Amino acid sequence: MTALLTIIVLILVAIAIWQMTKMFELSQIKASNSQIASDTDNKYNGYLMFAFLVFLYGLTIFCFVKYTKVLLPAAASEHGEEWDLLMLVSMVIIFIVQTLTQFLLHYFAFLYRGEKGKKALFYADNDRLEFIWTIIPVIVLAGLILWGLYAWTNIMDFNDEDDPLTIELYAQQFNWTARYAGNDNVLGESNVRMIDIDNANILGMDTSDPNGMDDIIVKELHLPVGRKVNFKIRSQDVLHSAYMPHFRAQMNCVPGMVTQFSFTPTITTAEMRKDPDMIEKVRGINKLRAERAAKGEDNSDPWEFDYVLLCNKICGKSHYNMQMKIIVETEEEYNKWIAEQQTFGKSMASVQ
Ligand SMILES: [Cu+2]
Repeated sequence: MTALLTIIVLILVAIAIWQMTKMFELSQIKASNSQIASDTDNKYNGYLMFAFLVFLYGLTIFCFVKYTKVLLPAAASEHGEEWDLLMLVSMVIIFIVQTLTQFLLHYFAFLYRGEKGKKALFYADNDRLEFIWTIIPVIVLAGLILWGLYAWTNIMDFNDEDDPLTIELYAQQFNWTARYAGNDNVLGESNVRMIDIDNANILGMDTSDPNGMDDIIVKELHLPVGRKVNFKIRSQDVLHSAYMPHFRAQMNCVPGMVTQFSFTPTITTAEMRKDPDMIEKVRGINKLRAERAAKGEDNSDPWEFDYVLLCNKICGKSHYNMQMKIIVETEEEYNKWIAEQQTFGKSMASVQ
């Protein structure tokens, strides 16, 4: 509300200044009131155009220097590398084209600014030139689109090849729960109508389905490195989105249906913590945290890197904090961890 009022006040002040300038102009009877731009006007505008070009390039360089460090680290999944490459190539092409065209636009406006006696050359058309600037974008865009479609088909291919691990991600306001399919690697049936809080059946699992008895419900996601994971994603209440930025993975969680995503993690948490890029990032964040600690503010404990599952749909007031820790570890570490977890069957037996 305050922001809106501030904007309205600023607009009104701008209108007032504009009107006052007009009144001032009208009162200057002797001054020239010609509507035709003079050499001085043209020169002024030409230099402004050139100054804007310098500003634009300055801003670009500033953003590169200041914000490159907030980009994500190297992709930690198999398909992530292809995704990153596609993104990089698209961005480099856009960057080159935009740098050239902005230069031509602004520099030519400056160079060929109007001057008395100077006449513009009338140049009707040039078939060869038009052919070149049509065919190059056609080839480049067709290449990018075909490559993009190919990558998309690869990434979204959901199948049971290569013995994938089946895990359910369950979203609710405002937390995540994960369910491993257990020894049979088949998730038991579930439905929000079967949720029974009194009996600790928080995911609405069908207690008569034998496939569900060995399922394991946890609040921390552990993934063995190099093993494909098939995620089946559900939501209890509203639209959420399962977002795992380090694995370049995101999929909507839609109430009433099961959505899917699949990837193979390639870098363990321990390895990622030793990545020079990551060490630099952690150092930067901990510097900020130390500053907070000095001021006695919250969230100031030293931070250690962990992969994370976030919600990427604004699903309510605590959306910002809807997250789950992901640990990518070796096969042995994973097997040890999963063996220590309780199955759904056992936890039900202990409640009753
Ligand atoms: Cu959410």
